[in-house]
Amino acid sequence: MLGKFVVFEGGEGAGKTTQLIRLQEWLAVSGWLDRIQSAMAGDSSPIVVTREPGGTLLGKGIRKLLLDVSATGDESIDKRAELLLFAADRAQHVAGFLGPHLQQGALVLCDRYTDSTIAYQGYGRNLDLNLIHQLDQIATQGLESDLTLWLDLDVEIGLARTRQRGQDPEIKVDRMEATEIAFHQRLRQGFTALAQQHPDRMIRIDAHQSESAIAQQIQGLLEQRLRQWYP
Ligand code: Z5A
Repeated sequence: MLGKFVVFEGGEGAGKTTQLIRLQEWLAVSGWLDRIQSAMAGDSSPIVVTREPGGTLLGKGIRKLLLDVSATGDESIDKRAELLLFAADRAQHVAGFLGPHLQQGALVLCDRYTDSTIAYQGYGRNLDLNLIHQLDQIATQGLESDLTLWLDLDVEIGLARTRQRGQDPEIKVDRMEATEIAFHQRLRQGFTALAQQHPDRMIRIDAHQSESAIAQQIQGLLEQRLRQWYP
């Protein structure tokens, strides 16, 4: 692919969304936009921001089914059904959004991708890791991130942050955030294992730091990678 694919990963309340927005803002004033644009095949936007689940129209419907407690009424979602819904969201996202933008040469910033499935459905829900891998191959058609920034945070602190946010009546605590603490600890183990297995692609960021300290670290890492990608 001509473009580059940067993913933010982590547990609940780790600060992915906050940092993704800060990175986007920094990129807009950093001078990199023009360099990326001049390396592109088309004239579409050089920086694209998206997320999983929910990066396409179909994905938005799937996201509602997956996260909104009220979407399925009293019926709890079976963990295999949940896995397949995340895979369906990803297949549509890769085919209809990520692939086309990367082919044009955009820098794509994505909130969550395949490592979330390994961590949440594999380590969290104890589904077979090989099965998840096979399903991901179908959904992604082999598309991997060029860089994954894993915001690693103590589980209790992350959940406290999301609970704090939950006090805002406009924002509801979703189905997964309401899951028990042992689940969140297992998925943190999952991210730890993934970072050990993929040291070139996946970088751990200590998310206990202040927002601005994390933002600065991420900008430094991106600056390095961008120099390699756009020499
Ligand atoms: N999921 C899955 O199971 N399998 C999959 O394959 C995929 C996803 C792709 C998506 O939910 C859910 O789907 C997710 C995994 C599952 N499970 N849950 N829940 P989502 O997209 O709605 O939510 P999320 O990805 O978990 O994001 P989040 O909980 O909103 O967290 P965040 O984006 O990492 O954090 P934030 O919104 O940037 O910050 C949270 C709060 O902390 C906020 O009030 C900030 O102001 C504050 N904050 C941020 N940084 C700091 C620092 N450094 N210090 C202090 N406070 C901070």
